[in-house]
Amino acid sequence: MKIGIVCYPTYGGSGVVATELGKALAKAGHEVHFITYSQPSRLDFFNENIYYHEVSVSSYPLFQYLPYESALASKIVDVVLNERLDLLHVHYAIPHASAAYLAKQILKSKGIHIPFITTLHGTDITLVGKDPSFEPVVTFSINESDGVTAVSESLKNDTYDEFEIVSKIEVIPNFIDLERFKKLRKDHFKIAICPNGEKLLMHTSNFRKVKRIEDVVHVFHKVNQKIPSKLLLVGDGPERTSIEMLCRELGVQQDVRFLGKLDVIEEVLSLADLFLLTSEKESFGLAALEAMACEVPIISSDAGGLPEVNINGVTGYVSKIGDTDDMAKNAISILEDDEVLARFKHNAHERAKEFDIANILPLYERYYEEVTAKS
Ligand code: GMT
Repeated sequence: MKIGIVCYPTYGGSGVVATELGKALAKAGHEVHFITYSQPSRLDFFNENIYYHEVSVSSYPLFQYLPYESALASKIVDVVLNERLDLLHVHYAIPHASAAYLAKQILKSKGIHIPFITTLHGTDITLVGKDPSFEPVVTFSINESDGVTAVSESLKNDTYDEFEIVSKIEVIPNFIDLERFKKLRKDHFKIAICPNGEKLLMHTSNFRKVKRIEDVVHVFHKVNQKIPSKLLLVGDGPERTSIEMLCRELGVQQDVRFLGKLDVIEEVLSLADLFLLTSEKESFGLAALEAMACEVPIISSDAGGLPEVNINGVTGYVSKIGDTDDMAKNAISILEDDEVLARFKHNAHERAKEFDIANILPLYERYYEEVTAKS
């Protein structure tokens, strides 16, 4: 098929899923056209089936806000017409679903039919999308999509709860490339970070409020009092400064390292003994899945789709959002016994295998066929 993928090109979340899906589709022989405002960060290799179309928005003194959605719709029309696409797959509803709807209507006026699938990723529903300034457009464009997928059962249910959705939502979970995300032997790094054999805890995110990184630090503080340990914080974002201050207040700054944004996250994950994800909201938790693929058990909150990925008592533990005492207790119970730790690491890896891209790609391909056949 000739597929147009519309996404955010940024690190993390929906952009990563969209880019990895496009790469896998291209490897499977489909022609994939990325339509976005800059080169997706994970689009880092050449493949004869991958094309990239940049959306640029002309500025004009009248525009206090650049009309990206109009520019995107115009670019979609251009690409569909010139590349003769069969299908559009847009990731993250705002503003991609409404831009696709607009493009579809413009193309219809030219006698061309193009179906579009919207994949809901999380904050487009649970945070930003339900804001009254977006809700009517989000509801309308989801209902007008020819197909809708959500990355977890939890996100599907939230969508039905928060919006008046009449369409059927298909759950297709996120996936992982196990050839890339696997435990690598990096013993020399581990010795450099944990010179006295300390246990290594880790968290990666975009450092937004919704991640509750203060809980990560509180859990670490409690663990650190019982077990010699270090904490690696990977990523960057608005909360970084306040988290650094919290580390100083709690007196754990010597045991916490901030690594900033990293491309080769699997190398650092390979060093970790435990991954912490304490979010307030998390539709799926791709970061947790990446850790599990590198044989790292998870201590997580019970937000959104996290319990669908992290199986309580098997691949790690799930606690109520904000219950840092329970999280610390669970973390200690895993870390204090090497046999228990080894069992959780094994289980985490086994669970990650279920989300192998090889298992999930056919679900998307089948869905593409179903949607194009019926529309
Ligand atoms: O986690 C983020 O803040 C980024 C965000 C996004 O929308 O790009 O991630 C969301 O999509 C990911 C991919 O489907 C999910 O793994 C994340 O759980 C989800 N984040 C939230 O729901 C907060």
